[in-house]
Amino acid sequence: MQHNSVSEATQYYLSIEEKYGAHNYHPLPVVLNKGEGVYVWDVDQKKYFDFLSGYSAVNQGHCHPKIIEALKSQADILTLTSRAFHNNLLGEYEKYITDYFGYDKVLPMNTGVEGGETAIKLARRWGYTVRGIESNKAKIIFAEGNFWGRTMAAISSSTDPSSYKDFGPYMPGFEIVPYNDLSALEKALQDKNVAAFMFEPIQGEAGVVVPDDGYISGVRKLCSQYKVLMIADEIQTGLARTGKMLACDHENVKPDILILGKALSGGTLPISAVLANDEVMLTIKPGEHGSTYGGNPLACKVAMTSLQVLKDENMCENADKMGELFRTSLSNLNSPFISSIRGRGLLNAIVIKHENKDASWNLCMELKENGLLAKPTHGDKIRFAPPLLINEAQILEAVAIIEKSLNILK
Ligand code: PXG
Repeated sequence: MQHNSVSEATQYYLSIEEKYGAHNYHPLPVVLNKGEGVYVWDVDQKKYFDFLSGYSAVNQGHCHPKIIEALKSQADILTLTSRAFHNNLLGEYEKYITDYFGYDKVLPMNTGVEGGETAIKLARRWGYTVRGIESNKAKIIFAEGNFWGRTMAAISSSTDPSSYKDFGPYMPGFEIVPYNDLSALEKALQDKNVAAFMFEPIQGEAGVVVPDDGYISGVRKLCSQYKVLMIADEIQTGLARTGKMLACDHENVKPDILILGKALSGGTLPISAVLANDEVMLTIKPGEHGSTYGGNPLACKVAMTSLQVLKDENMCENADKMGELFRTSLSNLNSPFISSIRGRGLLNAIVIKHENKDASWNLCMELKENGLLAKPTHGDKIRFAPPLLINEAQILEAVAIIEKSLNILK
């Protein structure tokens, strides 16, 4: 591994994290202390393009003034009531988000993985009480390469050993089919105990795996035909990231259960949401699911503002245009070290081709030196996902940084 020299200040923060924090991450050696729009700064005041955006939590840009204003002003008034009592923002938020996405109801949670857990509980409950699946027999189908978090249920559906290895025993009732394979899905749906298929319309953690055109609408068709719930995990793909409000919108498809997270708060606090119609949502009754922080007034206010900013600032349109420009400009580099450029809107990845297995890490270190932050995933892939307010000049500047940095692989 390459170790560029780091400043004394940086070294200080790296060493206290190393000593006092669990070693469950392997970050780039950069310590950030400020963010604004598409930029972040490190403790030595060096400025970078943020091409990760908190794994798409910061779609609206760092410290978006309207979102921060909503956060601050609500923090002065009321932050948490628990769901033992009502608060004046929950209903307003529920109305706002269900109108926004066209569903009967929403169930508010906090982290993305809790959104996934909620969707699965809803699907199992619907399977037993509406579909008539025999007690404890319900199955949920997942796609190979999925990633939806770190809880026991999430890792039980994972096909990545670094997620599941040595954490068993695992949750039963889960089945895996290959991603982007409609005939495998149809085969799995023959089983009358299947309640739902849960998938990402573009697989984020797997390295921005974009399925063939027609896959998402094919999933919709099969789920309707076999009367199983289509669950779309749009935690990473949703909220304008791919150039439409939802990645499912690219094929005009409406899932039965929609899971949102990350950018629902513009990167300020954990807010997730599960949307569904009454037939599904009303199967869970009082006391059967919830969370202390879910639906707190601070989150409600921040989520409404975060969603409004996406529309007011035309972030879908900008993500679409800037994404095209980014992929075209990258491909014009004709780099022998890039074997593939893929993505939609501003959710993009490149695959690095090099005999050195540390090549993508080394490239990310060089990108950092040159003022752009990105992180390798699964060895040879690098995700490029800047905040959605990035402009044309900034895209071209970022591509120039990538071009210059690729020289390190020569
Ligand atoms: N679904 C998708 C598609 C995701 O990308 C989750 C669910 C889980 O969200 P929470 O909020 O529970 O992390 C994700 C998360 C990390 C990490 O550091 C997480 C994600 C991507 C990369 C790193 O745990 N995505």
